[in-house]
Amino acid sequence: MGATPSEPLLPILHLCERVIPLKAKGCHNTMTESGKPILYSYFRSSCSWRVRIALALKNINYETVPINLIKDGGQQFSKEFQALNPMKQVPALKIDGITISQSLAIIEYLEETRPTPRLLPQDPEKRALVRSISDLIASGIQPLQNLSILRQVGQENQLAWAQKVINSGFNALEQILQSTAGKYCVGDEVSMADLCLVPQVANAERYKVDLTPYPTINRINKSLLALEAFQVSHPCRQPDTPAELRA
Ligand SMILES: N[C@@H](CCC(=O)N[C@@H](CS)C(=O)NCC(=O)O)C(=O)O
Repeated sequence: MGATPSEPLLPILHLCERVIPLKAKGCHNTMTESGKPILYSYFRSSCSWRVRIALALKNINYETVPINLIKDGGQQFSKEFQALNPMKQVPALKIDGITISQSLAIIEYLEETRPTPRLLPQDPEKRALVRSISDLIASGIQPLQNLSILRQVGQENQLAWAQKVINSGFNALEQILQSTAGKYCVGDEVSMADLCLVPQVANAERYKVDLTPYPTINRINKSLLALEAFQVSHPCRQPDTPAELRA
């Protein structure tokens, strides 16, 4: 889990207030009866958190279908969910009559259809930097410490493996951020790169990675966690967050 947010969260909590059980929904429904998009999400999933932050920043009202990655051998493996995402991973978003998987593709779709506030800078150079940092995290770190990989690595080696791959990625990321960052990952505007950074730092904390060698990552993470969109979307306050982990 990531750091515990400290500020009041009430104003936009309504964004994801309803929870719909997976089986109560037909596989081909693309919206709820209320017409809201549906996010298939797991409270602790860093990739789901990226999308939750985008939805909160863009003030998009949605409903959550929790997919518990552990319970019943993993609900991502159910037939119903596989029909939505054959990769058997969260997140997936039903919106505008389509179902989209892959968190960065979802965020880019939201950006193209609901452009404010911007999550990709207008300037092509900055936009490339945002995509490059996002990919570094989404392709170069998270997949190597994903649940299915940690299962392959075996319980006794999991912590050391996760620390090794996160440290390797964070060494590169720290160096890059030292030249791209302002208040956030690229300059002073929140971007898609920041949506990837915060959940990845939460994973690092969960696997007890020492963040001292990464002062820029640490500083940006703290600034972002003070923002409401990062707080309402935090794993500790999702509809499927277990009572003992709620904050
Ligand atoms: N590239 C995908 C990765 C999705 C992913 O790895 N999701 C994880 C949770 S963060 C998952 O569903 N894992 C289930 C499993 O490993 O069985 C994305 O960005 O959406």
